[in-house]
Amino acid sequence: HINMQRIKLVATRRETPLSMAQCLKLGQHLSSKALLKNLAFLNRELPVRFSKRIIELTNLPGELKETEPFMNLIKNYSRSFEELQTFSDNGHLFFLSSNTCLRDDLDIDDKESLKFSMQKEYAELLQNITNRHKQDVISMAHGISLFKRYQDNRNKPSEEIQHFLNAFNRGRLGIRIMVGHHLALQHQFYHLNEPSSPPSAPPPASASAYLSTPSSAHSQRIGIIEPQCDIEALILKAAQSAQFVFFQHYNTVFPPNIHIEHVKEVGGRNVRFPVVPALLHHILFELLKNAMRATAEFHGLDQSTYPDIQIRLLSTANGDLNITIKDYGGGMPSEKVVKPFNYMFTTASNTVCIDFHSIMTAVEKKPHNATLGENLPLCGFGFGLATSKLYARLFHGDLTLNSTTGQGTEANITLKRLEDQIEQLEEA
Ligand code: W6P
Repeated sequence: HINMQRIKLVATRRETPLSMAQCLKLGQHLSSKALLKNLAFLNRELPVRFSKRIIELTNLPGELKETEPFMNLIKNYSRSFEELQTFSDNGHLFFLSSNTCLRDDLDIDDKESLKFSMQKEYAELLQNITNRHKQDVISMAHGISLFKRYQDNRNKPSEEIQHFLNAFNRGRLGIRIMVGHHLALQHQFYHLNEPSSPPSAPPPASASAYLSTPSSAHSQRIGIIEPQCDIEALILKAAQSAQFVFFQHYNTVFPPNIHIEHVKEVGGRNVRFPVVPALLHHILFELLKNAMRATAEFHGLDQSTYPDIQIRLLSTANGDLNITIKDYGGGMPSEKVVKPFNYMFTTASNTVCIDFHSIMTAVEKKPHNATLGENLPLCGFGFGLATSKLYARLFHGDLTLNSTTGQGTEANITLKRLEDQIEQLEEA
């Protein structure tokens, strides 16, 4: 059973937008006290965010929310909400957040070890919740495909459902970022301080695997943020993944290459930019995959070479970053005919994917798992461009597509400078 009364009450509270600069600062001045403060923040914030997601789910049309996948989503979100609420209710944080400790019966060492076991317990709770919600996106695709079959042959999910998916995915991503950042920071901190750290074992190792791309050799990763990400290296990595998927799909056909225009900053170094690599990788991989597929299909699969995909990096005067990815794949019909940012859109055939079995097959066959630690299929149910735009916009950036008919498509990613990377809780 679900306590909707409580959920509705908590959902009236406001979400606090994340600031990338603050997330970074937290990680740069890491201490057990800072981690505790962040724990207290999450303890306040997460129930609000989960309650809002539950409200969004329960506002869906009956025929959709009564599909099995959506009933499961509601059940899972309610369960996570209850668990977070229980932790909070147990009063763990009552003395934890205050400097003057109310438990005078405890000596300093006891207090320290109590604090530590609390952090550990919370980390385990967060890790469980993370795992529980890994398959959310697939559940949504599944639910919607059942709903559409039930309804009739109408292709596109309605505007209402597009709107829900944007709001829900945006909210879900915000949760995953703050939880992932906290877990990664805690993991990093207790590793650094192993010898002098509190008595019990550090948080589970899996925490670091969460919401992250494998960090490179030169990584200075702070939580889930790369403060000086080598953008060119990330593009190359995403391109390799896209080429790998391309080659798997078309077997004997060699994928188009990418060409990165070397726009150097003053001083001649490569462009460095603060990002959550997992998010940018998701966007780049999706765009490059589309660009490669369009190029090969436009020029014919019997070609031995294809025109390169042209990539340009541009730092703007105010410190933002622009990435353009241009392909010569013949372009797309105008936005009026084709809505590439709609969910359930796929560029492969300009039709809608409604075969859930093909989705599950794609999930099982997936060669790797570089995107947000989720089991997203590499090509499949047309969520890729929609979520990419959402991810770009989450921290005030954007993603647009411009086609020139008969020639190709240019994708434009804008990333805001660090100070302006503030979570956008609603559609602008
Ligand atoms: C196309 C369609 C598309 C979507 C996203 C990125 C690039 C491209 N190219 O033809």
